Formats: sequence, C-alpha cells, structure tokens
Amino acid sequence: MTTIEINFDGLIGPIHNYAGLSPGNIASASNAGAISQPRAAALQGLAKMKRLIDRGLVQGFIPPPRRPAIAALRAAGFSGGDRDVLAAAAQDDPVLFNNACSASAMWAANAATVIAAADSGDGRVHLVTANLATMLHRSFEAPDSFAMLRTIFRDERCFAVHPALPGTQHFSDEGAANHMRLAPSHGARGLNIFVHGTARGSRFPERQARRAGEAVARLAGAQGLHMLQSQAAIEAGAFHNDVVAVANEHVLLAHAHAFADREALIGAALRAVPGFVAIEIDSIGLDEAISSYLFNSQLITLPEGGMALVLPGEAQAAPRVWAAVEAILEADNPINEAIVVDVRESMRNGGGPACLRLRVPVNAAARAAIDPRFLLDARRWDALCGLVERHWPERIDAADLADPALWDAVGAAHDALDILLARI
Ligand code: SUG
Repeated sequence: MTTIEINFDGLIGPIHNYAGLSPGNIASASNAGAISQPRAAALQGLAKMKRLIDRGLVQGFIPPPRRPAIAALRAAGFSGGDRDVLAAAAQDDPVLFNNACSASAMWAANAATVIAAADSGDGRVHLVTANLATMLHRSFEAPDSFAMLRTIFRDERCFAVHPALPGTQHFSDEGAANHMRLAPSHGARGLNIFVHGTARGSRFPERQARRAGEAVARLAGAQGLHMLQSQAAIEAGAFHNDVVAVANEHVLLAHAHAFADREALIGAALRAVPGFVAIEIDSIGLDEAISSYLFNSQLITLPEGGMALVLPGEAQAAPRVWAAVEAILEADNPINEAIVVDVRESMRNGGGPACLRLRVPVNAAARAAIDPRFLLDARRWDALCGLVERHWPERIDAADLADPALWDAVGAAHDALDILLARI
C-alpha cells in the first residue's frame, strides 16, 4: 500500500499582523509595527497550496483558531462578555492583549510533531501537539491545535493525537519545525531526528528542549536521534531547525553549520537509511540562509518521481542563494525542480513555505480516514479563496488591534469560516 505525504497548510487568519512578538526571530522583530495585509497573506498561502495541487500532490489545510484568544484572556482573569474581556485586556495589559491577537497558528509546522506509522510503536500515525511554551503568543495555540487536530485526524484506528506536553521551559516544544525524518520512502521505517537548542546561555531563548523531543519519541513509541543545533545557527537567528535544514525521504538538505555535530548526524543517517543523500551547503553564510529562507523550502516528492524544492521568492532574489539552488538542481541528486512561491506576508514574520505546513505521511486507509473537509479539491480551494476575498481585512495597522471595529470584522470572518466548514 503506497504511503504518500500530505501537506496541511495553515490557512492564514484574518487577524494576521506584525506585533514583533518573537525575540530571536529577526524578521518578526524588524517588521514590528508594520502594516499587514491579511487578505493578501491568506491568498498567497492559498496560491502556494494550489501550486502543489496542480502538480498532483494531495493538499490539506488547517483552519485558523478564533482570535483574539479570549480563552487565554479569561484565564488571565479578565471577565464579563467577550467585548468586556477584550476592552479590559487592551486597556490594562496591552502586551498580553497583543499576544492574544496573533495569527501565529498559520505556521502549521509548529502545531505538532508527526511520527509516521512505520516508526511508531503501534502502527498508527502519532501527532503530538506542541506546547510552544517559549513564546507567550504561541503558547495560546496549543489547546486550539489539539482540538483541531482531533477533528481532522479523528479516526483512532489510524491516528493518535496527543495533547501538548506540560507547558514549562523544561518541555518547550515547537513541533515538526525541529523534527526531521529520513527514510528510503514515506512508507518505510525511518530515522527520526529531533533537533534541540541549548539552555547554556544563548542571547536568544531556547525554543526546543531536548527533553521535549525525548518525551515526544516516548509518547509515539518511536526511536529517535537527538541532535543539538549549532550555537552559530541559533545566534544567526535559526530559532527553529527548519530554517537551516530540511529532509525528505532519503535526502537531507542542510546548511553545513546547522548542527553542533554534523558527523554524528551524517554517520547515523548513512547507517540507518539506504541510499541516504546529504546535500550540505557552505557557499552561503548562515545569515544569508536565514534572510533568504533557502532551507525553509518544502522538499517534496513529485508524483512522477524526483523531488522539488518549494522556495520563497526571497531565495530567488538573492543572487548567491539562487546560484546555490541552481547548483543543487544541476548536481547528481534527486532534486530536479525549483518551484518559487510568494509568501511575503508570512516571511515578514519569519515564516517561509515550510513553516506554513504540517506534513503527515498516510497510507490509503489513513488517507481515507481524514475528515475530507480539510483536504482540498478545486471546489474547496475556490470556496476558501472566495471566503478570504469577502471577509479578510485588507490591512491591519498594529495600532488597530485595540479597535472594536476590527474585533467585529475578524469575528465576522471567523463566523463565515465556521459556516463554510459546516457545508464544505
Ligand atoms: O514562532 N513568528 C513565528 C514564525 C514561525 C516560523 N515557523 C517555523 N520556522 N517553522 C515564530 O517566531 C511572529 C509573530 C509576531 O511577531 O507578531 C511569529 O510568531
């Protein structure tokens, strides 16, 4: 039974904005206070999904949770009707309020870690919801993501969806952004690599604790290799491993300085994965890798064979980076195509093509068990585009977040999304 990988992209929510909420994420910090374009952002994301559908890939989506995150504000003691809660939080604790207004669930690579059925202890696909405990705004996602993943992957014969690990720094977990799977094929047994940061004093917060990767592996019944990110990569702004490395089936594409101990990683992969191919790039610096998001490409297997890199336009615009891409395409390796996408609105918050998607490997039975509303065909894709065009705000100035008119507009967009999901 053939196993394929389905990419579930986060549909970018109607409140997408630039509030500079992620220290260590250079794009987020440098665009703080800029004017965002939620409608264009969501349409960019949908256009990326369509590019893959048109190439014959199965594509899913994950709806955005309702924002502002009123439940998080209530948990912090704000009470009354929803509008009272929002008004009081905006007034009394604008920092908390802004954190509750983030559309950050769009970066579905952080929603959960996915362990393939071939690697898990019980033959099911395991999804361990990420607690995103390091960043306040992102920590609000975990309960919503857990509920949504349970809806999409509700069939317990094929899927096990786990709640988030305890939300403390000891277990800080950023999901699939710090996990790579190397295997001869999507269906074969693979090597799970969990990449963590260091608690030993970087100027940036450690976002992924080793203990979290260990817990995820245990929960899913999987074996794992736990690798430390290089200090240089963290200092250059690699707040997640997936901005300096990407793996697909038997291919690893990584910056030469992504890991503290590359020899250990390459050695383990050579031993565990027949046909393993390592493509390590040192012709560009870590800073160029991070500003262009070359390694935040999706590396996908094409239905006709071979692999493609789905790159952000920023990688094509940087001459040295693009030269590196051309060299990859020309060299003797499975990657033979570059698909360039425009996800600029997401990029300005530090989220490239790979951040926007959660990859889920499924065999035919598991694929059939997915709630079909979340798998895109032409009709559903058109419906989502129409919804976004009608209801997503054209622009948001960070100063507008406290404006009740914006809460109404965003609430109406979520209501329309709920109606669409009930009949899609
Ligand atoms: O967690 N940006 C996200 C970007 C996540 C990228 N994901 C992966 N690399 N997989 C983050 O730093 C910025 C939001 C703001 O500043 O408003 C933000 O959360």
